[in-house]
Amino acid sequence: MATVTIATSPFDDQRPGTSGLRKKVTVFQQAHYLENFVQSIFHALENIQGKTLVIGGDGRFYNEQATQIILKMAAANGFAHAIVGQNGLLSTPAASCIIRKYKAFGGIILSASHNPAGPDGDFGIKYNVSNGGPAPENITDSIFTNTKTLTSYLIVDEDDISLETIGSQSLAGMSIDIIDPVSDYAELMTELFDFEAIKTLISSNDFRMCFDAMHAITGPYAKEILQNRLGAPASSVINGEPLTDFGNGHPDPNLTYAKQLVDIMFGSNPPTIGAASDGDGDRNMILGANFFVTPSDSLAIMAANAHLIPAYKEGLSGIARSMPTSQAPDRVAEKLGIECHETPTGWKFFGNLLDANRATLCGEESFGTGSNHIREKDGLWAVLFWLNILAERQQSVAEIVAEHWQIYGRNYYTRHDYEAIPTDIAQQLMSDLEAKQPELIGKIIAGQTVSYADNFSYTDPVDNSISNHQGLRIGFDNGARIILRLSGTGTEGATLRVYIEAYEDNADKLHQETQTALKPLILAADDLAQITLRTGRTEPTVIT
Ligand code: G16
Repeated sequence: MATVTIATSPFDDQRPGTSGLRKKVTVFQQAHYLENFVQSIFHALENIQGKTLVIGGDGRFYNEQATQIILKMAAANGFAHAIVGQNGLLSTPAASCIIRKYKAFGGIILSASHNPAGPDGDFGIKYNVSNGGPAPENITDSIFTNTKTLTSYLIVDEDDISLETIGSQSLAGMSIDIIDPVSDYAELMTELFDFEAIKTLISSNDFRMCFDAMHAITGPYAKEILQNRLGAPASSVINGEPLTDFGNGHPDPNLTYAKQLVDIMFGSNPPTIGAASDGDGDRNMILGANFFVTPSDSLAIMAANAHLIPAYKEGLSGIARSMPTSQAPDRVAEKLGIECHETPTGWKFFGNLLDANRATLCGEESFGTGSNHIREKDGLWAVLFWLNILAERQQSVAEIVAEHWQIYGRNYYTRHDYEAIPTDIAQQLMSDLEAKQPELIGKIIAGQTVSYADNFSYTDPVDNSISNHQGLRIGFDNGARIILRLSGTGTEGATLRVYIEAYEDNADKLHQETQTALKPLILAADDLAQITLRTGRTEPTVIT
């Protein structure tokens, strides 16, 4: 075969973030940039000779070109077999499903998730291991180390293959299967949920739903599952055509960016349930008629109702949530008498817990929920979970949430994001706050006593690996928390995330407006970290 060794020199900015390497498309288009990172991934893996690699992405600009390059490098580096979604497409959950189903060695997922796409937008790449989940930190660290010393990479000098044609092809001795990106995933969903019950719900006269695919990867998945298999009408999926620039939108399913859906759900005569997913299909937002379900509450409610779902009716082994996610799921875990884990931000931290059956459901405040069915968070799965709950309980989304608060109390929760602030200012703000933390303990702030203040550190209970510096926490004796961390997924300057939470179990105070209920803590966070003063921002870029 025509393998060639190409001389290259290292780039100094290829450290994987919360979820792989995310940069501007123009950065990835530099000569050797993508190739260096891919070779660094392959060097970080052991015994790849003769193995199977899954490749797919969210369809954003540069997805196809990158897929062709990676295939040629996989062939040159000794993979025997590649499984590729048609046209290079695979949602992140589908990629995880396929890695597991076909027992692949691993997979490369091309996505910058919810970040905008197009020639001036973002691109991203990450490696998933054989359990279908994002590579753990020891691998991402090793990839980064490799990027710093790389002097050459291997690639085969062959023509591009046809990504369009479903079936088998060969590239310099490596066999390639181009597969339908949707069918394996759709099959898995039918095994988890009561499709008959959901079908009956969807066909009932007073039921309507609206799923916003935001012109990203989930359009074809939603059409196959919601329309073809569950009988929802065509009008139930909006923005269902995937576009390489996501229609110039920002496919982040939250109240700011999924504006069209929000307007529908808070407009006149809204559907029964609204939902959106993100660029690569792993996030979800759930809305009821005139009602927003906070992601942390969504996880708690899913856990509390899991016994209604066929796949989880035998019970949950545990729940895991990322540290900044509200503590609402903890209350459910306590009632169910199951383990509850608090991990750093990043889905990769759930992998060990799921593999060891220490958690069945996982979730994050950043609109991600998932289970042990795969090793990624899963947008459409969450929508089906909610549909299955609605089918069983025959109540509205708002009624289900209100009953949940009645039983468990409410964790008021909000996240304020300050995007694209100068990195040096953001880092200084964080280090100054960290330095101040010891003296905060015991102080009364916003009328409540600080019981701890630290930089979160996590010891994985399965392999005992330690992850330090995972976010500044200021915790109060009544359970309230102020948390600050810098995002690991942005591509412009720094994004400061401020997470605020307060618990309320007074039945008369369960239905306040969130920002109002949290106002004293929001003001305290600004005061402690001097956000306005240091950034000049008088309000956050995004509030979720
Ligand atoms: C990724 C990770 C999530 C994380 C989110 C936000 O999601 O997989 O675990 O919560 O980023 O991370 P950060 O706060 O560091 O920006 P996605 O959907 O972007 O792949």
